[in-house]
Amino acid sequence: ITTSVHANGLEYIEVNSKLCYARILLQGAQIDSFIPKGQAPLLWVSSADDYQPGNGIRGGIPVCWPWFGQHPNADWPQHGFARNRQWCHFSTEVQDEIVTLKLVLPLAAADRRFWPHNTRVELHCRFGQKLRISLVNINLDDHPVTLTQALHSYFSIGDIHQLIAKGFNGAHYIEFGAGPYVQTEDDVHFERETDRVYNGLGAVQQLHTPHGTIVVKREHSHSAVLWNPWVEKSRRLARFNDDDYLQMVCLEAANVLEDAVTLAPGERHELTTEISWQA
Ligand code: TA6
Repeated sequence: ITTSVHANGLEYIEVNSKLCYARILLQGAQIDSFIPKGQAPLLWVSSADDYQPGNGIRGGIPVCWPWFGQHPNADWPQHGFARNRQWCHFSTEVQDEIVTLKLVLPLAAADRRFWPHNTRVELHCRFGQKLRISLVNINLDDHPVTLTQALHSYFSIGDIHQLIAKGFNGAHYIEFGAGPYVQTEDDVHFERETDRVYNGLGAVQQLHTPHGTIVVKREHSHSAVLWNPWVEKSRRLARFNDDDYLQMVCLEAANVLEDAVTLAPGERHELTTEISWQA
């Protein structure tokens, strides 16, 4: 385990074990690389992102907290402020080559303008052959608090035209503000901009590529977002190459819409996702 500073001053921690290589930035507690030993990278980062401090990096696993998407107050940052803030690394455990790092967003770094609550939020990252991360919330206030959140994972999938996303049948989704639509078929293929906010979704989805499958599991989450910007939006997205949409897809473990999290005083909630490769 080593800590280093990126050329633009962003501090990160690298894990290099017999089981995997991984890297996490203290800014936003953002994982930007996870490579199981002997496998290809599972996460995708745009080459158009030059790691300027202050933005979430375009790729890896941005932490969307304490709200997902556009806030009703349009002046407030999309996907919350946690991804633009400096988190603190407070715990390292190593057992049987599995490295667990824990980071916390200090209350002082939370933005009291947007979030005048005492909510402790931690990211627990378990780096092994699989990547298991938990976004842990503890309500330190004497009143209930409601938040939405997501682990906005960008996956490296080779060619979007050959990708089949599975495990969505029976769920319902909102897309571009319309719906809900019920998903009847199990598979999702990509032929256009896709930005689906699923609810009532099962715990396991798979991203089938010609070279193998990325398995994404969720715990304490009944919602997820499936996103590919396609041609037009790719041209408008910051820190994103016009043809980047061909190589990536986002499948985001979430607590959004009817799956929002309300914490009673003292209550704890853990949004967990586990990512693995099946050849
Ligand atoms: O998760 C999908 C989404 O909400 C898209 O609508 C798009 O805005 C994407 O997130 C990226 O958002 P960002 O603020 O990181 O550019």
